[in-house]
Amino acid sequence: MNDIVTVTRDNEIAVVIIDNPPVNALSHAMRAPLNEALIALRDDDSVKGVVVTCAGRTFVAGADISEFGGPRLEPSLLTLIATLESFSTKPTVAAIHGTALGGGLELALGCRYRVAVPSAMCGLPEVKLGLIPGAGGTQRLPRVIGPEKALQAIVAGRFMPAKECLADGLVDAIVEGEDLVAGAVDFLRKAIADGKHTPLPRDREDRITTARADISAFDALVKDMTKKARGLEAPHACAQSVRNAITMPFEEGYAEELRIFLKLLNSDQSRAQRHLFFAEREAGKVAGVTKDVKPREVKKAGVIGAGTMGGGIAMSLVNGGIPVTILEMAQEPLDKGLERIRNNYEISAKRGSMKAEDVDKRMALFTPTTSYDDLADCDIIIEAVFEEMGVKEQVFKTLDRIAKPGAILASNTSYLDVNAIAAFTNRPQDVIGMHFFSPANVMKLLEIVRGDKTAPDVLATAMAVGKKAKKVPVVVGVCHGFVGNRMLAARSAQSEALLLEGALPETVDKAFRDFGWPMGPFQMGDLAGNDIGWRTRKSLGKTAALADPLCEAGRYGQKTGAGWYRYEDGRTPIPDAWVEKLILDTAASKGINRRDISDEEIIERTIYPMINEGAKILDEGIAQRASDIDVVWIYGYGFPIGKGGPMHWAETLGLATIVERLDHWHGRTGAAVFEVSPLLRRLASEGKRFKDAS
Ligand code: T1G
Repeated sequence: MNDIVTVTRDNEIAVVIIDNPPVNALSHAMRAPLNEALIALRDDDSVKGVVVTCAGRTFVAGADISEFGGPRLEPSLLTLIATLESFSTKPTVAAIHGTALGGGLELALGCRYRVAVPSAMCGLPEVKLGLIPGAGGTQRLPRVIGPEKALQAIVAGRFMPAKECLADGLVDAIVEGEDLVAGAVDFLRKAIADGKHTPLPRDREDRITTARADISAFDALVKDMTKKARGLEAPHACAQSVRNAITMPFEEGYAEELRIFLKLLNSDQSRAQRHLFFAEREAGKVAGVTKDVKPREVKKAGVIGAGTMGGGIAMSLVNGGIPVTILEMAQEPLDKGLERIRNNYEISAKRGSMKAEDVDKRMALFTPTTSYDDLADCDIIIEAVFEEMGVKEQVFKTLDRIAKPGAILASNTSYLDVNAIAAFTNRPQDVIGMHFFSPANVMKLLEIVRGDKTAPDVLATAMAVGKKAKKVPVVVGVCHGFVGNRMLAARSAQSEALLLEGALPETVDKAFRDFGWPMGPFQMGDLAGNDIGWRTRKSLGKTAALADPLCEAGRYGQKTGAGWYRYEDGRTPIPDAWVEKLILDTAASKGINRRDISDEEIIERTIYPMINEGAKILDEGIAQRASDIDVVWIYGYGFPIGKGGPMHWAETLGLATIVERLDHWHGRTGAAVFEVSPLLRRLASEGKRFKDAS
């Protein structure tokens, strides 16, 4: 077992090396020996300066998040930083590679100097965990780079590249070449020889005096930075703590920061966001795909379909650096598709989210074609053709004939049976589902549908391609709608009943927005197009008392200027008397006496059935773990991150409560969607959590 902290000497300079894989997180096992080593070096007169650096791939990436919620063990990070700051005349320097994040950057701010390699990044991303920096970051960083820049970095949780850190004074020098430690030792020797040491970050007041004089500009920036907080506490708390660095003496601001940090540490929102941090990483661990399963090489991809989905998928692959041959059977839709892609890139360039000169570079990675034969040398081919099994059969039989051996054949189907699709080929082991979410070049979720015969290395390749395309891949099993859409069906099963019994689209959507969703189901339907569901219902021989007449009246949603709402400016939903009349007349024709419907009832009759369906999905093995289901809903449907996903939120609420209310609504309505899953009932009765199910 290697030592977590070792000390080497370069004459009068001591080098403290932290080695705590995988990211040198500040676990207690690391803090104790580090503090001892620093105290010994401080008190050793033969030592004139100390370099603090890390082995492995990165400088300290923060506190050990897995320790949160446990006892706070001394030496804390605050104690460590106090030790560093007690090196009065003996200068210290943090030598940074990889990412100095959270407590790691706070540790570095306890040093007198910081040097970094050109590729290094620094950041205080605690806000993404529902926290604020809890070891002086909101008090020291404003004193080093100024309160406005500190506010922007901390509220956004942004990683700052080394060049920017140098320009802002957060880093004192960039160390070029191979040897960071040698560079840091040289830097320190020069600083010692110079004899004029810069003040510690905590002692620099010059960078905040102007803000102290007139805080209105800062407050205006706070308003701008926190307007997208959408119900999350941490962004506001971050801003308040940085503001305290302007208005309070250091010690007071420091104490207030710790108070705020500890309060957030014990909040449901932070527990939810920390859950999601690990859930996203867990989702990348797939049964049967161990570390020694190597992905197949993907140098070239093929996409069939240049429509909204196909074009978006092709863009996300190209954005990940994978050249794409894009196929349409006729020139006109192909040209239209490429034009839409170029237009999307030009809009991004105008918005500044990509460089203008990159538009042509990206477009050069597309090879348009109207011939299947041009897909023959692709390593992976993803079809985004019409959602109809007959069409899929055509496509996969053709692909089976033309694709090279070992090519991965993927379907973007959103609910069809991937095993049946694989059976159209003689290579079912190479067939997989890759369900992107629209718009595919924006939405991060990628459901990877594992067929019964899908080979492990095909799974590993699809995961790797997904990550390269900057997606969050989650492996799901074969069933109608996989995980996301199957639970979405459960969430909307009671929508019409709620309208007929007394709600209106705007009251249901408001209850959803108040819950934290970006928008409610009716506004979402108008955005996606109500005609999609209408076509599916007709193909399945099903009807809907309200949605059918709505579509028969041509009210598909935004694209037709009206749906559940009317749209005078094309996008702002306005409650519409036509819809209210349809609801009232239909309810009357069914002899329903309408009544007031509370927000609580709306949530219980939509979100609770979704959780129940999630329990069934877990029980059937369609999802590997409950946290995977949370990741699907956060990245695919905008479930409020402050609630951690449907399954985490259910556990926070208490599974017994969910079961009691599902039973209540089953008694009231008899609707199948309220029939409690046996797994959910068992876990609730045993006082267990979903993770106890596996
Ligand atoms: N604590 C514990 N484990 C961590 C960790 C952390 N801070 N960071 C990463 N891991 C684990 C992760 O779960 C995974 O484990 C492995 O390391 C590789 O991570 C007091 C309170 C550093 C940019 O928020 O952003 O300091 O799955 O897959 O893609 O103010 O990890 O292998 O078992 O993400 O190369 C603030 C969080 C903490 C940084 C590397 N710091 N980490 O990305 O690898 S709070 C953060 C990251 C704090 C102070 C406050 C990324 C990374 P496993 P990975 P990566």
